[in-house]
Amino acid sequence: MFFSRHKTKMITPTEALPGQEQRTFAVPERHAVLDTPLNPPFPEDLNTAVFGLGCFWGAERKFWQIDGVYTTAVGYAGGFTPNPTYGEVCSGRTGHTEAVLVVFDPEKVSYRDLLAVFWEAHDPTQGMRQGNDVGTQYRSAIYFADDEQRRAAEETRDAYEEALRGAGYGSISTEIAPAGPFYYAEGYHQQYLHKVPNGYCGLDGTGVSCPVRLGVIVDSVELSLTDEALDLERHCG
Ligand code: MHO
Repeated sequence: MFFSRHKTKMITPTEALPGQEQRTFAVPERHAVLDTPLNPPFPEDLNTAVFGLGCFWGAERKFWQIDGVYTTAVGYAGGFTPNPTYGEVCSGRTGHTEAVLVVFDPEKVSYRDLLAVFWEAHDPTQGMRQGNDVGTQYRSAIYFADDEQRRAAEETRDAYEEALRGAGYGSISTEIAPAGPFYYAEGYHQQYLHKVPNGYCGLDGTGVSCPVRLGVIVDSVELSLTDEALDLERHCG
C-alpha cells in the first residue's frame, strides 16, 4: 500500500509531501531550561550548529547541558518538505531527520567540543535508524554552517571512525552536508525531557571515546557539565 512504503529508504524530492507555506503551530519564545530566546535573531557573537542523532528529545538535552551553549531547539532538517509537522516527518515522506539546533558561544565551547559530544552520544554507524527508532527521520547528520565546520566534521568523523573500527564497529553513516532550512518542531517537542523528565530517551552511545577529547586532533578542552548533566549521563546515553 502507498503509505506503508519502507521508511528506511530516502525519498526523492518529487515523492516528498508538499508541506505548508508557513509554520502551522506556535513555538515558545524562551528555552524552558536556559530561559534564553528559542528563536532567532541570536546575538551576533554566537555560532550555530545543527546535528541529527536520532530521536531529538534526548539529543537536545545532551546539548543544553553544556556550558557555553546559549540555546537549543529541536526541529526537522535535511529533507525536502517545507514547514513539516511531526506527523508528516514520521510518515517518512519529508526526507527530514530529527535535528537539534545548537547556538553556542565559541569563546566558551568550540565546535569541535560539540562534535565530541555528538559522536560519543550516539552510534553513528547505524544508517537509517538509531537504536529502536527506525527510519530516515533518525539518521545521523551534521549540517555545517561554513567550510570550517565542514572540515571539523570530516576530520573528527575520520578520527572517530578509526577509533570505532578498533572497537569492532563498521563505517560511519553520518550525513555531512551544508545547512539548509531548519524547521522548528512543535512547541511540545521543545525541551521535551525537561517537561517530561521520565519521557522516552532512545539515545545511547557506543562507549568509544572521540579522539578530539584525547587531544589527538586539538588540545582537549575539558567540557564542563552541570551536576544535573552528570547525573543524567548515568541514566540515559
Ligand atoms: N520512539 C519514540 C520516538 C520519539 S522521537 C521524538 C516515539 O515514537 O515516541 O522521534
